[in-house]
Amino acid sequence: MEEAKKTMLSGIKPSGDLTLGSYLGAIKNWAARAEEYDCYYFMADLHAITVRQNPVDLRRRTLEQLAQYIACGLDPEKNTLFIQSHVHQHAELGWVLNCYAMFGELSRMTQFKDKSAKNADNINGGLFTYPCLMAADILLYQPDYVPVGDDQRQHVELCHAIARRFNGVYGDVFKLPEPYIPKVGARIMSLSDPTSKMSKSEEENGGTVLLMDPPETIARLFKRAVTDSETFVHYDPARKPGVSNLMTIYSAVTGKSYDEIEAEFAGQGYGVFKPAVGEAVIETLRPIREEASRLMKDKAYLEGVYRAGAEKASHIAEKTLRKVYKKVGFVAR
Ligand code: ATP
Ligand code: LTN
Repeated sequence: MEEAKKTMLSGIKPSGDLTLGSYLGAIKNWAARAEEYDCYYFMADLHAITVRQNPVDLRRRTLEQLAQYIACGLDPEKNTLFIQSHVHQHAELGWVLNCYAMFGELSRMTQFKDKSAKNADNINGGLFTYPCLMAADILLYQPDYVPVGDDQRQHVELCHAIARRFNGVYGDVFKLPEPYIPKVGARIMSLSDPTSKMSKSEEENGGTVLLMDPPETIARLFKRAVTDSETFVHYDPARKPGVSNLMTIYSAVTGKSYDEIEAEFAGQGYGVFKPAVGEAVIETLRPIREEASRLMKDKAYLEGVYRAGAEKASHIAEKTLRKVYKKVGFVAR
């Protein structure tokens, strides 16, 4: 008998433009797996509003993000691509799971602590209970793997804890998913501050490379990347965080090992190394940027993709939600 395909699922908030970090940490892994897995990827617009968004920008960015997913290699024929708010089951299961997550657990989430420090005037309930909605996103589809960057590991672990607690009360309702985190590229650091994560909400500081940045911008960002006062290319994240981060980026885009990179640049200073990394990134992102710009002009095509995606996702999600409602004791409609 043919074995059932395993399932993968992930999402990204359209809270800013996609970055080289989100590409190397997450999307690159998604695109490589479409043949082996049944794949669901979405634009997490419900999550985006935990931080205040301009409505016009949010709408535009959600569609741009879809165009960029496709341009990164996610074929809509082989992957289910949808907008989170179009599949109402996410918000509904999110509420239920709120009742199975503990205040103490939610208080320990690093992302909550970081975001509340950065948005002190808007520490809202959604920001706090965000991992419950994320757990719902995941558990609705019973995935085997959740491909994310290292910063999301804690949320996937909490999803596990919530699912285990729920299963403990009601029997085996949810499958426990595993995070799927790449060996190289799981945590790309800012080019201007290699001790903090490259992030789309902090692009102004010159440390973030956007997927849609033109080649001149990328070249400039890499030339200015912060390194150290030594002059040799060597991998040592504790002592040489800047150079090590550039090596990680170079390794992730070229497939070369750290040893190979050290050998390639032996005897050459950062003046040669930094532009070479920039060039490799430019060539990786060029086809993505061109294809995404082309797709953005075809709104009818994008609409067809997200409508079909929501229809398929909703069908699967409803099955899980119905089961959950029955287990907790809601009267059937
Ligand atoms: P924000 O700044 O709005 O919180 P972000 O830039 O951190 O956003 P997310 O939308 O949170 O990006 O992340 C999208 C996906 O990319 C997640 O799976 C996340 O783990 C991964 N990711 C984000 N930034 C990086 C990074 N610097 N290195 C590796 N992976 C990353
Ligand atoms: N929390 C993630 C985005 C996200 C997600 C998900 C990732 C929302 N729902 C479900 C994987 C699975 C983030 O902030 N990057």
